[in-house]
Amino acid sequence: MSTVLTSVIGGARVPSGAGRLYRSTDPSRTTDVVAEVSLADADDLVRACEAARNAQDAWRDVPPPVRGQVVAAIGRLVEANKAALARVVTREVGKPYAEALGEVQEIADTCAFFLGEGRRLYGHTVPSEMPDKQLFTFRDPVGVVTAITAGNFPVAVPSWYIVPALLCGNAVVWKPAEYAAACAEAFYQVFAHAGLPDGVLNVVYADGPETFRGLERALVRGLVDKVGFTGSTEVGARIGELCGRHLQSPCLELGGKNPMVVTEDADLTLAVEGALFSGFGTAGQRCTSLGTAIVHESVRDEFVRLLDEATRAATVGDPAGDVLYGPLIDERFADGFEKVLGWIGPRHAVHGSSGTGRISPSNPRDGFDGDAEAGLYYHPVIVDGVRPDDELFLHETFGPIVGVAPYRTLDEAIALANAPGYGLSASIYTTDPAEVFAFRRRISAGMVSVNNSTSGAEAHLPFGGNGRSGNGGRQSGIWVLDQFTRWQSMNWDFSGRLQKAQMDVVEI
Ligand code: UN1
Repeated sequence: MSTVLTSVIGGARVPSGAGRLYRSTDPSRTTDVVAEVSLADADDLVRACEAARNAQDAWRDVPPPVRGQVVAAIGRLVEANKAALARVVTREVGKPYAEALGEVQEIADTCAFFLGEGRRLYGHTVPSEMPDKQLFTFRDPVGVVTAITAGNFPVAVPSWYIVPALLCGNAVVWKPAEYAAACAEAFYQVFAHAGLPDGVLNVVYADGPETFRGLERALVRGLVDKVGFTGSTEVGARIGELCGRHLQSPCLELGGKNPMVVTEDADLTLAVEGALFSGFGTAGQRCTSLGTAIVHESVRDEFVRLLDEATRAATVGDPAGDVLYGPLIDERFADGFEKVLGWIGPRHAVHGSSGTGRISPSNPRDGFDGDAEAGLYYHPVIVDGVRPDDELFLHETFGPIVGVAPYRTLDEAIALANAPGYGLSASIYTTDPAEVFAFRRRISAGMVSVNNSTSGAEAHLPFGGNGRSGNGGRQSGIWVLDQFTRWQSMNWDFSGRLQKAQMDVVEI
């Protein structure tokens, strides 16, 4: 079954300007088309930004508590359609159903938080240095927000942009991943039923090159005020460059090479459970996925043995079933992962499965439950002995592969953890509070977990990274308000005379 999806611009369905069609498939049965997508071109994206600009004028005047009610309606619709939304996520991007349900829950949590923010959106009253004068600050919407999102979290991550941006009084142009278009469409239906005026949320199905061209034109014409992007470090850097030329600072949430430090006195069972979840959950395709386990040399062999055992015991397969992980998202993710597998060298010891590479009838895995011929399934891989000069140590892998590196002192562990230059999520397993605080202080990471895995951030904490993981902005909770609002200050002088700051100093 398949439907042709078209972009939504100013409330109207707009077939592709270029007449190009994209087929989004089920990665567990790549012959099954989930949706046909009519691809927009650069001009469509510009038109969407114009529609957003027009709609924003009225939307910014809707009182924030009323905008909060729309957010509440979105949350209720998400709750009511949780299973249906999760099923689409499972089908189109191959995420195990339990994880897909968690992803949908993350939207509901986000709505629950921002509903309340509609009644807060505080400014300040600030004392003046002069008598009979009062200072204030106000948060104003930035205007038009363009959100460009990836397909590994095809509905939750978009909600981190769209929900707060709308609450703050912005209009949004959303460019979802085309390979997750059915998910985007299902999520758009929620917004359409929540009472949003036409043009306040526009959806543009486009590929990368057309998006880039359209964004450039829209920026030149002053139609975009904030760009949000979740995706690779390389594309994020290009977006940052483009925005910088127009004096804009985008919100960039990029890759990660997330370390987990396992100390000598760590609870190894707990650490292995965490490594299994964050290394292989979502087939390693989270930006918070575990990259390298940095393990004290005295427990390294035992850690590898236990992780190998747990990985072999887990089932990989059909994401509708009870599995550790399902297929990779689509062919381009599979191609990327094939390249990563080429980084495994003779000095590495490989564990975790009965083979490596794509699972197939001729390269089977014990503990596999899916259609190996038709699905993009890969063996989980644990690579012991990665070193700082290995590509496997330095780069994000976006697939089911975990590196293991030994360390002797905490200083060395922290240096190894910081070495790849990302800085999204980092975890430490220890029973020593002194180690916790030393690690927290010196690790460059936006998010630190103690005795928990690198994945699974809660929806009301700041989310984002340092270094190659982003440009320092944070999403979620109150912190994201700084992305989608601008501060305005106001001074109000009721003295009836010209009081000059810094010059008319009050004597005491
Ligand atoms: C992402 O992969 O882009 O913390 C986001 C987590 C999820 C979000 C990941 N809540 O792993």
